[in-house]
Amino acid sequence: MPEARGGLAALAAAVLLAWAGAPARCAEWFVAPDGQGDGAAREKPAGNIAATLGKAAPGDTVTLLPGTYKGRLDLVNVKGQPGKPITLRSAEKHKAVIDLSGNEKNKFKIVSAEHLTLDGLEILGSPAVGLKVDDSKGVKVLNCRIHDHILEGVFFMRCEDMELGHCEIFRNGDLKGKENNIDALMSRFVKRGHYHHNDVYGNSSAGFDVGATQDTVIEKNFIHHNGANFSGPGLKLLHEGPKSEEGYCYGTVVRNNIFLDNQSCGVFFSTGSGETGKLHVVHNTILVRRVAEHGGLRWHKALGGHGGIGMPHVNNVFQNNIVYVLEPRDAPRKDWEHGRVIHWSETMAEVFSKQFVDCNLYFTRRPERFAGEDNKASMDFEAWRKLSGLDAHSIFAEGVFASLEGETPEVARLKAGAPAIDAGMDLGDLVKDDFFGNPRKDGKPDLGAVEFSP
Ligand SMILES: [Ca+2]
Repeated sequence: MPEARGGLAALAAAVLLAWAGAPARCAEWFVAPDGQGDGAAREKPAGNIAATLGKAAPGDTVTLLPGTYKGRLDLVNVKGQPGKPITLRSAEKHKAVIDLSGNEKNKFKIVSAEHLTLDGLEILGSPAVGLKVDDSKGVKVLNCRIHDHILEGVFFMRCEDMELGHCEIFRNGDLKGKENNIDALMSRFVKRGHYHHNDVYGNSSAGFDVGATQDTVIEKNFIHHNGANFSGPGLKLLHEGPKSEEGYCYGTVVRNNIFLDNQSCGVFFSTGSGETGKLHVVHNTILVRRVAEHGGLRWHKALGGHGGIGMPHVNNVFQNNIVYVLEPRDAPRKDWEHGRVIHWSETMAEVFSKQFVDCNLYFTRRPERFAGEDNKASMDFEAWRKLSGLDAHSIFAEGVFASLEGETPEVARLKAGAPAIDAGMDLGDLVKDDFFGNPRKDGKPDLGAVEFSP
């Protein structure tokens, strides 16, 4: 700015500041199931959620008073601004119930939203998808309970800067006993997602099905007891659609998650018809105490239904994890696949050389359950290391957990003297704390999602 104009510029800036500082009041609007008012006051709640959101300006909050809101909910073009989101919240956590049961077209659909936050809602009962978010950016779904939808609980499609945090997502995808692959969370063509601190359980197939999802962080989720109807893993990472840049699943970090007793495996890498890449799957605890088809980790070239001939999945990191499979050695099994620790769809030496898999702890009561597409190719840990050239610093050991009882994240706690303690490699800024938010500062990092504390 030239010196001579400094005074004018300063004046202009002062005027601008005054204007920006003028009382920019963020309004709160109110809605009740039987509301008849204009929504401007708690005593005069409106009756229509979408219409009330239509009146909201960036920074405003629409508060749902306790009660059940029945029927389809469509939110189109709700637009907040960065730092001034429009918030749709429950006055009391989980007391505003979005009940989507009834008409088979009912769903909670958000289209072309920007900076919209859902907070504390209970969303249940859709005959289709529960919460569907399309072509949106900056949508946050926080502290919600999302359950008993016949299809996916949550489906993000072509979105950016999405957040799904502190939600409870359960019993979705139950097609009344019919085998299906409906997942609790479906994420497709999402950039910069952050899926964290969710409790995801009892869903029909996978917990998280993350395809064509880029630069996303998946952390501190407790994903358990999923997959009863379709051998679902805890987490699927896969390519989507024809081979193209946007279909790749890459640049994503999966850290400090606990996968407990999911039916298929903990983490499933599939290439579909393209490739995954630059995925960091680090410091997760994958614990299977009951029958699981593939145990801990599965790499597969093509997932049924996605077809295609995949490019090999390359450039992924699987490090500092615990994969612990406790199926009894003599448990009845429907086929030879049960109890595996690592499953490769085939022996792909050229793929092994392009992965970084190390500093993990593995255990299974079936020591021959490493890798292999068929029973013949199954092998023990040493043979696996030799074949793959991976896992040079990994450990095969039992006696890791303080207690194997219980259905909470506490089950991932290490016992004193566990071989997982201080056995990890320091990953710098990639992992600074653990599942519970405790710092990983006590010597070298411990393997798995939980740093040992005496
Ligand atoms: Ca440590």
